[in-house]
Amino acid sequence: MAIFNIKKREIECKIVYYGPGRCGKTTNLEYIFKAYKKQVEGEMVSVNTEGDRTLFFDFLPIGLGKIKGCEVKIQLYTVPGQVQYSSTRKLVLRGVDGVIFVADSLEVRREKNMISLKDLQQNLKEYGISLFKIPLVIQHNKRDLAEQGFPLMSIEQMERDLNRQLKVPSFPASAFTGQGVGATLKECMKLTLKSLQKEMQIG
Ligand SMILES: Nc1nc2c(ncn2[C@@H]2O[C@H](COP(=O)(O)OP(=O)(O)O)[C@@H](O)[C@H]2O)c(=O)[nH]1
Ligand SMILES: [Mg+2]
Repeated sequence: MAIFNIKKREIECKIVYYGPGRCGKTTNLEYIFKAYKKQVEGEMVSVNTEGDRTLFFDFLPIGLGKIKGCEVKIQLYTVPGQVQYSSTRKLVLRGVDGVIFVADSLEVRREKNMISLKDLQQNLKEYGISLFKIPLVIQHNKRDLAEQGFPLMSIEQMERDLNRQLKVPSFPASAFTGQGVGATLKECMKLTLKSLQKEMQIG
């Protein structure tokens, strides 16, 4: 849930990059940090957690508007993906407002993507949040590897595996070249802000 700072007239919300280990979450964040430097506030913070890192920094969603006259600030987070860091992953999801699920396009990672999406669903459920309700965007990452001859899944296959029921916006991307990285984030920010605006009209 977003945090209101009445004095500063600021709303702070949280978007988490989720996905299996090695799918490219950190690479996404590093790309955004560099390519959108003007929208980044402060430094990238790295918290060492049980041998892996949780990264975050503040991001200003310029051009997406205000909420009730308040400036919006977004914290972008990554979680450690390896199976054994399940407790950290759950912790990072605390107070989450939007999720970017990064799927690995490599054929050999097919199963891992699906397990990670289930894991996300379960962890959100423990906070009383439905995967079907939270602002969610899927990124089909590592599309650039096709040119190097790596066996990748087709987008259609990945959509069937991960997005058949959810039907959320999805983007082919390469966190390595940056292609699709901004589009994925922008869509998730849009959905997140829209959802917060709606919540505030009711609440
Ligand atoms: N070719 C290519 N490599 C990528 C891409 N995204 C991540 N990688 C590589 O995959 C490895 C794991 O990426 P990382 O961001 O650390 O994954 P994380 O565990 O999800 O944070 C690193 O060697 C990255 O350079 C991509 O889109 N294309
Ligand atoms: Mg990482």
